[in-house]
Amino acid sequence: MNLKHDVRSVARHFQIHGGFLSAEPYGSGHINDTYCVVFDQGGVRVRYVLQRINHNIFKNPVALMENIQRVTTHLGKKSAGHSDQSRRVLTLIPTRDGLAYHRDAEGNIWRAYIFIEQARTFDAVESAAQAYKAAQAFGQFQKMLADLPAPRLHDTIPDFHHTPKRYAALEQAIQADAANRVRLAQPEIEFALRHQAICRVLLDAHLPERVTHNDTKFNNVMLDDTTGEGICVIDLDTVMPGLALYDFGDMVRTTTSPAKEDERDLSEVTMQFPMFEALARGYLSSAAEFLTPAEKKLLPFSGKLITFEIGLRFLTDFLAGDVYFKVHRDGHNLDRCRTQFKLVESITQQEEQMDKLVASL
Ligand code: ADP
Ligand code: GN1
Ligand code: MG
Repeated sequence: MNLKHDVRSVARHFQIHGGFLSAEPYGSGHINDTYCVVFDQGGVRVRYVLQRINHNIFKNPVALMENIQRVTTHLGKKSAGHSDQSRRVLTLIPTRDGLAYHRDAEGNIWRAYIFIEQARTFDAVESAAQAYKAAQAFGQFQKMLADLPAPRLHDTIPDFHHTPKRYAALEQAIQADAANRVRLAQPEIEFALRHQAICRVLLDAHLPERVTHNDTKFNNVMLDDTTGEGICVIDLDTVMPGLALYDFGDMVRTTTSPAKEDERDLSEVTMQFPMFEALARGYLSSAAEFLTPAEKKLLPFSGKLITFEIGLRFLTDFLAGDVYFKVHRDGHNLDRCRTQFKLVESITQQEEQMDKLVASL
């Protein structure tokens, strides 16, 4: 297979022994380039994850890697002594120079991780038990990072979840109409305009700043093949100061509908109440002890807001000509926007019931 990068040469810079066997693109992330690399170590095939950080999006990858090092070291201390520690926390493999990353001749920044075996990610949720386990793991992640020693983590993408600024970016994209696509997205643009009023709710609620993950998509937690446990939270590029509700909201967005994020049959896209209940219960099993009453009350709303926000971002990127998220077909970002807005509607229809449930927990 012809790869976009010379992964074999990149791998040579990391402290990985044995003979290189193969490399292939891996996962379905929208941002970085992820490869699974296989080495022969004394007759045993050992896999590693090699990732190129998208530095068009992450403008300061060195600061980002400093965050990841601090976070994984802190988490590592908390699970020290666990027999499968290297499956419970992402473990960076240093370069031969002892650094956390390698810069190649083109200026790309690469990192390597131990491959988490006997676990996998899912692009769409399959059962309430999975939803519970994923939410429990993300809640535990926030809990373990509550005592991360100072200084404050770097903001790897400033204002990442600042919904009003995301809305303003959409307005600009409509104005610029850089790809001449405004005419193709009238219903979606109107949907966005109708919902502008919700953008400020979380910011105006004066909630506490915490260390949060900020990208708690269902496929950013590895579930153990045997126990189903959310064994390891991955994709740590956006771990930075944020609101607990950004994380819960993104769980609702990605872990309640049976459909994939880019499903074209919108009748498949729906907020399944039992999944929401499992998420709320799983998250609270880890987070109840530190959440304030105001945070808890806004759990259902956060699902609607973050779903709306990511919908805004997909729509903005569609109008701008697909410059941010990876796309694999024409109209891909518009399809993604449509699923998000459909899910917002489904959440709105069930919001009262969701509020009642959370109040009872
Ligand atoms: P992106 O930022 O592009 O989403 P991720 O870090 O989420 O990249 O990685 C993409 C996919 O690769 C994940 O969804 C997961 O399936 C797989 N993956 C990432 N890190 C590991 C790891 N350490 N072990 C096993 N699989 C991994
Ligand atoms: C991106 O990296 P990935 O694919 O897990 C994006 C998230 C979006 C998500 C939508 C840094 O996440 O914010 O919610 O796509 N990450 C970044 O699927 O923008
Ligand atoms: Mg990911």
